[in-house]
Amino acid sequence: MLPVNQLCTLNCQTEGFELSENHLNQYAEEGVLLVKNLFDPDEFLPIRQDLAGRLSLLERHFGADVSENANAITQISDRLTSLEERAPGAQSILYDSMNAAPSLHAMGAHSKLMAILEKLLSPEISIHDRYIILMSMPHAEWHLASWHQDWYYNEGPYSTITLYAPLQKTDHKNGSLTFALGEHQKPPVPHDEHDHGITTKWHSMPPEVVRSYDRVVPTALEVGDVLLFHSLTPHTPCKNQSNYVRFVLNLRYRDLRDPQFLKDGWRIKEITRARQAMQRTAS
Ligand SMILES: O=C(O)CCC(=O)C(=O)O
Repeated sequence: MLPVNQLCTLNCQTEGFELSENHLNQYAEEGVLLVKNLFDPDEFLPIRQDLAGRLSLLERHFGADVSENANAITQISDRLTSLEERAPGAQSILYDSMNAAPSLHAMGAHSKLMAILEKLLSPEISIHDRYIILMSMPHAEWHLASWHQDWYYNEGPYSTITLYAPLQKTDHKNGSLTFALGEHQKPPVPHDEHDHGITTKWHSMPPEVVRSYDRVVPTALEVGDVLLFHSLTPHTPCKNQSNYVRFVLNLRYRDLRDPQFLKDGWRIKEITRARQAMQRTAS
């Protein structure tokens, strides 16, 4: 395992939002870019407000104590944890409702982010229709991804980029991501039911394939930092061992100029098997 954050890095505080040739070449070679300080932490306030507002409605609906305006990330975490205890399934309702939260749509099209994505992909970008706030519950496994390539779950052009932007400091204690660098240059790896030490609904890559990776990099991020990675870059979160829910803005960007994608009418191919795996409930 390489040291934490040993990745191609653009620091927006010192370098601005312009990717150099060197960044582009390194991204092409490694399949991951760490963008430090892309967002000001205050720019996440609208997302926290949307989370808190929806939580208030659900608290009222399920007869829990209502905490208006408690929108610090630790308060949102505590509210969600206690609501889920009182009304199992509330987390999943909140998760689905965030898909249509205006704040996510605004953040997903942020000009600073688009400037970088247009350099990595092209000026013609489409945003995947799942606008996700990951809500990784403390110590939970079933909804936790293990080693996978995003392409298996999303299809579309290989070049598709995933955005991962945590709403709180994220490291190995609360489940940060680990990447295998350079592996995106190989063809996609078949996914299936595999044991990576957690009981999860996610299909994953064979453990022997994962063991063969020689450039494995763990990450640690501050609020405002962003990871951008290629759809074939293998990665895994670790288990959230903290007492707080880990919230992460998680979006995907496709290049409409990709010749095969255009030929396919910008439609994705069949991914029923992956979708069915994700719909399973814990036994
Ligand atoms: O952070 C997580 O729990 C999973 C994130 C992930 O695997 C992804 O963004 O593709």
